[in-house]
Amino acid sequence: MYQTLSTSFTGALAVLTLAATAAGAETWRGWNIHVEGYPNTVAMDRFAELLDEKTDGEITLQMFHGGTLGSQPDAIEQVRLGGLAIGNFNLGPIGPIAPEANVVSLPFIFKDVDHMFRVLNGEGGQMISDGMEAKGLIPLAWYDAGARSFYNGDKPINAPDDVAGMKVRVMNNDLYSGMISELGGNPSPMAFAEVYQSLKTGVVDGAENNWPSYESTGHYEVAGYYSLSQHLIIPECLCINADIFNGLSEEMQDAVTEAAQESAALQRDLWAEREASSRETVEAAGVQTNEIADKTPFAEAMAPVYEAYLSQNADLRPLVELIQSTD
Ligand code: GTR
Repeated sequence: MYQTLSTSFTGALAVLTLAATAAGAETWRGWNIHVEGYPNTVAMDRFAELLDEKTDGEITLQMFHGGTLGSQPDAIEQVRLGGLAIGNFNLGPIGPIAPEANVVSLPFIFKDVDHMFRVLNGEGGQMISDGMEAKGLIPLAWYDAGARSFYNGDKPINAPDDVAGMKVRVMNNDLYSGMISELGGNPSPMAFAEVYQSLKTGVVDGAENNWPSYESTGHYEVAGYYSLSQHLIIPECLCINADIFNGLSEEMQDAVTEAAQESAALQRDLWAEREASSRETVEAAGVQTNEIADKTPFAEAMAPVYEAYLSQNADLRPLVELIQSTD
């Protein structure tokens, strides 16, 4: 008797829990690698607020900042599998999963950030989004991550020869390893969280990133030459698990998308301010900024990286050409 009662009590509880979920109240978990105050962190928190407002409290997003839920490649897997609902990801580590998205990791493919956004807002962006969705990730909106340049501790970099022999940290993506190898350096793929210590102890000689990340991580304290190679302009996504998004009503999907778009507009404004203020901060702390007079030799050295990408993804040649021919 007791057994039966307790079983039916548990059963009733399960039904209640299901009912609550069916009624729509959901709590999502979101991943972000950046620290408090970083444009992406502020924009993700705003996204959570907007989600709450626009869904009348039916969707709550609990954000985990600072990479506390794991490294970026792990978090990408988690969002694909649905263990996490949302993430702000750089498209760099998504490239090895979705070949269409990898196109943005071809060095020098974008002329500048505006060119990147023009591509993302057109047919090219649609192809990239479709490729990501096929792998379980839907980009709800695009964040700005500026341009990435090289930094190291002992000299300015002006030509590929200056990279020769250097051990350079890159994100996990064979295109980046290829890029460093073609410049004559030794690529060292490693998680973002390990870079500071690795620069400090000489495990690597240099790394590459945008101004805000170079500043917010303190990498400038241990690698004081920043050379404006601007070899990679990689967008970031506010990405959601595809099944979760596709399982929402149309009304809810619109609310989530609107919240993401508003968050992205905020992120881009904050980004512009932070790029300037980060540069000022690090230069005031003694960083030597080096303008590279001629970046052509860096771009020309990338031909084998493009060939490798196109030989593995012959069907994506039209996408590469579409980007290159976009004004
Ligand atoms: C930052 C980016 C991060 C991460 C990091 C890295 O610019 O916002 O998502 O990709 O670079 O170098 O690992």
